[in-house]
Amino acid sequence: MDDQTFAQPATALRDARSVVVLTGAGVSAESGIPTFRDTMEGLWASFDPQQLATPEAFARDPELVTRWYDHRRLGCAACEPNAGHLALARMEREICALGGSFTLLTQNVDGLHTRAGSTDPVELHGSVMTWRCSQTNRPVTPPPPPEPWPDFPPISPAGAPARPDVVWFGEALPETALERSFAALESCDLLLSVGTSSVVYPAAGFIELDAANGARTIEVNPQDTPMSSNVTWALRGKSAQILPRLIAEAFRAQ
Ligand code: BV8
Repeated sequence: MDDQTFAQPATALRDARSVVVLTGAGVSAESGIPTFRDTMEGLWASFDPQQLATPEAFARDPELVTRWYDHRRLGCAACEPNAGHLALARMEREICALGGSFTLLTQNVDGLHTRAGSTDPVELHGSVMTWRCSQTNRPVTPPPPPEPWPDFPPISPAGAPARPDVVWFGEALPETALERSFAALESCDLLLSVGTSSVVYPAAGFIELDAANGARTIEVNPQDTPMSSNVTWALRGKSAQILPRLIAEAFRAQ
C-alpha cells in the first residue's frame, strides 16, 4: 500500500478529539493466536468454537469445555504482543498527549493489549486468563502458566466446576463494559475497527452506530467484512503492518 493511502486516515487520526478502537481476534493473529473462525489446530480441529463457547456446552460437558479453555489460556500466555498491539498502545499515548480521549474496546480474551501497554482496555468478552466458580461467581485462581489445571473440570472451593471469565454466546456482556462502550461511542469522532469479522453482536453493531452518529471510521483487515460498506477508509492488510505505518504517518512530527 502506498503512502497516499495512509494520508487521509492519518490526518483524521491526528486531528481526532475522541478515538475509539474496536479489536477482534485478527489483531492477535500475528502473535500466533488462531483467530476465532480459523480452523482450530490439532486436537480441537473437529470442534466448532461457536459450539464450545456456550453455557449449554459447559453444562453438557464441563471437562471438554474446561480442557479447551485451559489449552487456550496456556496458548495465550505463551504468546507475545505484536507490533499491532504496540502501535495501539502508542496511539493511546499520542492521542492523550494531544488532549484527546482514547478508548480501546476488545473482543479478545487473550490479555495481549494490557501486556502491550494499553492502559485500560474494555474486555467486551471477558478474559480466558481469569476463572471463577460457576455457582458462586467467586474468583478461582488457575495455576500460573505454563502449569495446566490439575483436574478437569477444576472444582471450586464451593464444590462446583470452575469456568473461564469469558462471555459465552447467549450470555450478556458485562454491564460496565457496555456502559463504557456506549459512553465512548456516543462522543467519538473517529472509530477504528481492527481485525474483526464484524459478525458478533453487540460489538459488530458499534460501527453502524458510530457511522450513524457521524463519526468517521477506519477498518483494518486483510479482507472485506459485512461492515466494510459503512466505513470511511478501508486499509486492507495485516494489522501488525498497517497500524505501525498509520501511526508513523499520523504522529511522525511528534
Ligand atoms: C448477547 C468469548 C444477549 C468466548 C465470544 C444480534 C444479531 C444476531 C445475533 C445476535 C444479536 N445479538 C446477540 C446475538 C447472538 C450472538 C451473536 O452475535 N451471534 C453471531 C455469531 C451471529 N451474540 C451473543 O450471544 C452475545 N451475547 O448478545 O447476549 C443477552 C442480553 C441479556 C441477557 C442474556 C443475553 C455474546 C457474544 C460474545 C460471544 N463470545 N468470545 C471465547 O472467546 O471462547 S465471541 C468470539 O467471536 C470471540 O470473542 C471473537 O473475538 C469474536 C468475534 O470474532 P472476531 O474477533 O471477529 O474473530 P474472527 O475469527 O471472527 O475474525 C477475525 C478477523 O480478523 C477476520 O476478519 C480476519 O480476516 C481478520 N484477520 C485475520 N488475520 C489478520 C486479521 N486482521 C488483521 N490482521 C491480521 N493479521
